[in-house]
Amino acid sequence: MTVNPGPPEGRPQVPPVTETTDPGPPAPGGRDAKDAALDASRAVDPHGPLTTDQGVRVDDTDNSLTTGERGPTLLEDFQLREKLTHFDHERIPERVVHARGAGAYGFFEPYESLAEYTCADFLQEPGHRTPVFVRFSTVQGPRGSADTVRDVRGFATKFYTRHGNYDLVGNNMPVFFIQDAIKFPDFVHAVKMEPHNEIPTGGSAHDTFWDFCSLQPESTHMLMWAMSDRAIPRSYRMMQGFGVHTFRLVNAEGRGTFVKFHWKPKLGVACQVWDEAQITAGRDPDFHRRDLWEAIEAGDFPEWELGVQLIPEDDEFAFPFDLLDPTKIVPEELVPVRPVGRMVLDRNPENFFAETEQVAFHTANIVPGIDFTNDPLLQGRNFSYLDTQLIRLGGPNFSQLPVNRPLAEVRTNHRDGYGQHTVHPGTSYAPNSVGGGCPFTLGGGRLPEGVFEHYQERVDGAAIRRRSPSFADHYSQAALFWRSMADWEREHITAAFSFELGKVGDRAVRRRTVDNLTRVDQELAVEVARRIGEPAPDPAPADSSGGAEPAGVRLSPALSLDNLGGDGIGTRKVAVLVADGADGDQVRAAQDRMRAEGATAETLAAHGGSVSGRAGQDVAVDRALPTTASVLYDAVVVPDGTDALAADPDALRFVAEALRHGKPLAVLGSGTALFEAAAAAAAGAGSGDGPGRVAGVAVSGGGQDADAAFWDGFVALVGRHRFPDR
Ligand code: HDD
Repeated sequence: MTVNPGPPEGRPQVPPVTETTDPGPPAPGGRDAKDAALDASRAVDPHGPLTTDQGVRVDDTDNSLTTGERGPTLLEDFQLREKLTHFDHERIPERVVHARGAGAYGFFEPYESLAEYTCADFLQEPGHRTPVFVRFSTVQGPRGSADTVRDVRGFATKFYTRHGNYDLVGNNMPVFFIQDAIKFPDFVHAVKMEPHNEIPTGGSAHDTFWDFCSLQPESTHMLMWAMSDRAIPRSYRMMQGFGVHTFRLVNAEGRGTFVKFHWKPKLGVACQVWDEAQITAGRDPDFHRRDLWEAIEAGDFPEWELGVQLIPEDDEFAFPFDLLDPTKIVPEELVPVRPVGRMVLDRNPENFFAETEQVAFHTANIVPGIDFTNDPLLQGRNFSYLDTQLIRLGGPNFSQLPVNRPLAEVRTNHRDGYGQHTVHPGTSYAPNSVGGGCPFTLGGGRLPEGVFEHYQERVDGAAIRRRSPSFADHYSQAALFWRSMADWEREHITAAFSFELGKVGDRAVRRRTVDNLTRVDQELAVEVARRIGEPAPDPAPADSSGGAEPAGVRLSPALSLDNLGGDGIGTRKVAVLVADGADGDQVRAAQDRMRAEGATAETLAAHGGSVSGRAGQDVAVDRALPTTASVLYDAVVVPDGTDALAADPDALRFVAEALRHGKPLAVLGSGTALFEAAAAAAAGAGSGDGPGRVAGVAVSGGGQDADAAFWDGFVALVGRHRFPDR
């Protein structure tokens, strides 16, 4: 029998049954308003006696009601039936894509008014805070899959504006695999686990995905992004976000301006390397979820800048690609990104299911001042999201769930349906006189502020089922991306193509893919073919390759990770390895300096507890090496006096992996012993060179010269995140 320990101080104070708490009206605007609205919807105060769903207080939910102590269970045991029935219905269908994710609340505030371009409420007043909820996700894997798989990441933001909810449902890559939403089911069927054996979980390295893409060359540009390190981010906090489609801003006079939305992380863009991501999937499958949660709990609130590329309507046809084509970017070199505001995530959800799982985004949730374009991918999405929520969240009333509920007043004639929470008074039709004509519409003439008015685009044409010829160039921006990469990025992309295709059994699929790559870059195609054991492909005809048809610019430095670093080393995790005899002053200096820079420094040793430093002082150990791994840290410090670790297999693996993954290291005094043993283990990554000759390693002879200048140098290395050429 289990015993409920109850509250710490004996029997709880039982509140009178009739007591209710009225949170009062929400505070106007800002984060407080959403908090108050959420508080109001929190029906359950957990501090009180246990009851049934009907509010009947019960004393024992550990034992079924039986006939005698050893007799059969009685059907009249309503407590047992209610408990099991509710449990049996706990699961809802997971999202068909983007099933695994993590979310957080925060706010958005503009730097300046964009009234010239849009009347969107959240872009009017500098400093006015609009509450937001953001959900990040992977795409392919189910809810239980690992965070660090190679995949696109979802980046969906719900703005609770005073004029209604606006959802910007984007990704961490600025283009997409297909041009028309009617292909989405095909694409998803191809990329998801294969139907016969449900393999692979959380990845695209399998036949059906590459079969589809090899026959659907419009996916080529997106493949270049998906095979780059962007698909294995270091953290949700260190990813860019993109609205992908061209949207339209509309100002109070009804004038439209095309817009592309960008989220730029304050911490800079940082990614894992492939081997690291693979190991992380085992060491901490919740790596990104945990990272976001812990950063917010620690008060390190992640921040992004919202940027816009504004394109006057007159320039609709000014580019060598179609603005409506979601497989194209507008290179930043052609239209600069203008920073217009910032978003800060400062509060974790209280209940994963109620908030992160039940949040429902919808591309058609737009507000006055924002409108669609005729991008055929966007138009189909505008149908799909509401449709999927109806099944996923069990009916049409999911917008009443706390996380989805607008802060703006809601007054509709919609009624009934599963899960109706609102007790509607009065009539539910229009026109009516019985209800005083309410709710009324504001028709006729100029609409007042805050009323949605469709952008009056002139449309004239015959119904036709054919892709626009202006969508036909599938290679020039893929080639632009390739040309704009640093050498190390090209190597990573080549390795990724080779790995994924190496997992493909059907040789016709491999060859088609390699042939397709010749249109991006012949050397890339030949090298991938070599690595997967296929014959070298013939060069593509010059007029069909990306090089032949420039995308408006030859090179886009804005695409390379080399140019996307952040300022400083805030929130980076540094491991300080310690053992009996370690130089305690150095350990303290490392910790102090890292903390002063906003980074964290954890001490790791062969065992938990503490070790005794060289001067006899106790050095507290944050984690035992066997319980952690280098992939969970950004950089490593090996202080003087850690000679004993050179024979510790966990320490050796830790440093060898960090070396192999290009991570910055600080090696001090006799810490060289561990470094050298590890370098020998990590063949190819600094082996035999001595720490002084390996890129990204700060070396100090020992106690005296580990001064401020040494730590300055190390901080600079950590700021570069990675030394991929090591
Ligand atoms: Fe989608 C979820 C992003 C194309 C249909 N999508 C979903 C989510 C994100 C995106 C971030 C997760 C939202 C959350 O966290 O709950 N999707 C995109 C982007 C696309 C895109 C950036 C291309 C530019 N999606 C797309 C198309 C369709 C869908 C073309 C269908 C025609 N997407 C869905 C969906 C999902 C979804 C099936 C699954 C769960 C959900 O909507 O709520 O309706």
